Amino acid sequence: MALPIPGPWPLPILGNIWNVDAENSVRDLSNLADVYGPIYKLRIGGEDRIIVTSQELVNEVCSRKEFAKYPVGFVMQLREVAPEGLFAAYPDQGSWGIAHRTLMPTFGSTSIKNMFPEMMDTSSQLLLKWARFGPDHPINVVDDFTRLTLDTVTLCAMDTRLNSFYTDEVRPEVKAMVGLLYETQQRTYRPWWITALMRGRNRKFDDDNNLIHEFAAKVIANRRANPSNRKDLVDAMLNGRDPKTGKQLTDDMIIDNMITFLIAGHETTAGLLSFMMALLLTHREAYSKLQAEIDSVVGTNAITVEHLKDLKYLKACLWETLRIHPPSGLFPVTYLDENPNARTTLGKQWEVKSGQTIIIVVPKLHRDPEIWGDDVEEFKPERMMEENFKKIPKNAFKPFGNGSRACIGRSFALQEATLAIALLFQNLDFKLADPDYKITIKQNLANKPHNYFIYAKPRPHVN
Ligand code: MNH
Repeated sequence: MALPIPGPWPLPILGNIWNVDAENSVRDLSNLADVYGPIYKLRIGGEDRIIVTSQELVNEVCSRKEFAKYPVGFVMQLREVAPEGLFAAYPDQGSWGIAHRTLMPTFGSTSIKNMFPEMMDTSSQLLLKWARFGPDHPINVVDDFTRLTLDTVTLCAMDTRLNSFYTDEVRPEVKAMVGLLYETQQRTYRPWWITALMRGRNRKFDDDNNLIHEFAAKVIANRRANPSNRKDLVDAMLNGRDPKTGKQLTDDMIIDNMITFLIAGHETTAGLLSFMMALLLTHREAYSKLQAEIDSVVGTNAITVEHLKDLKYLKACLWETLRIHPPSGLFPVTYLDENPNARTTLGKQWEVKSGQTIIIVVPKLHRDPEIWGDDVEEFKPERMMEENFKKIPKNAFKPFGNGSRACIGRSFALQEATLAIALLFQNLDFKLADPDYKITIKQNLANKPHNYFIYAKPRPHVN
């Protein structure tokens, strides 16, 4: 027997618009789970959505083949920006398979090692900036990590220097991207007929969209005019071939994927770094343990790519940060069946219809007490050390999404974050500007902490 799925009562036409604030959807969807339990439903933007938060239910929708990513909500809106990119593609879209198979090897951990010099370049700029400020200058952590990740992904995926550390002013391409993401988020929760009436906003959206596309097109034109034998991501996109079909990426696919990497690759990684710094500075024991590890593995030597794999406690800190504060808080899967009248059940008791989308709330999943115990709210990197990490039940930890549509940039992000933290902790000592600081979250495309400030002092051995 199918049980009704609980949930707040939807208003006619507007649905549950008042239950979820577009700018705090992850927080609100987490809180609703406290009221309605690990499965509930909402009506958002005219569509019924099922929300799941327990490992048991997430495991079911992430392992059953009939459930797969389909662009809805925010991802659907992003199709206005990058329809040919990996992130927003339909499951059966040919351009997804071509780009996925062509680019997977380049995003693998072996190829990512080739990007170490570029990552060292941008991380060193950050280190230099913080070191030169001296110990009395308050540092805006989130802003500077966002500069770092934006410059890194642009250098690695577009062979272009934004030089964000040298200006306070935000570049027009970056402004355009931020504008696009803001409006995309707003459109997700706003009825389409209201959006259609917002002429001024829509014109700005189109202008921003054109500007970012022109930026990417210029990168392609530049590389073609100045051929290089660098084996980077730009080369893989321009010259790589899909092993299955023998096809190459079209210019539209290259442009949309470059834009996708900028969008998917910078706020997420900046969120990870900013949360990690905040957690380390509020957990001094972990801070000291991490610093000791870096001193014993790297000492005062220049960091090489070979050092990174030996930083095991650092890795555990990254995983534990992604558990407590996953920068990507939500991802959707849809029950796909060719028969529009098909029905199935979840958890053996809740009915799901063909075409129905289920949203996974990642921070809530990462706090399932059945999996993580009573200390779910505590930052304990030890639980993520390799021997424990291996024992985590299936689909209990999902910071990078699911299956073939999981994050392609995972190794990229982890190498970038590992290097940045190792370099900073090797050379500087940190303390919070506000000793009573408590982490609060600001949601954009990704979750990041609200701005907070720290002081950085060169460590004695570096002087
Ligand atoms: Mn990333 C997909 C999280 C860094 C490029 N990324 C996803 C998904 C999650 C995610 C979750 C799945 C979304 C969904 O199911 O709708 N990504 C992260 C996190 C970090 C991150 C938490 C950093 C930390 N991502 C990066 C970086 C890049 C990148 C860096 C690129 C350089 N991510 C992608 C792309 C996809 C994706 C591209 C879409 C993959 C696909 O659908 O084939």
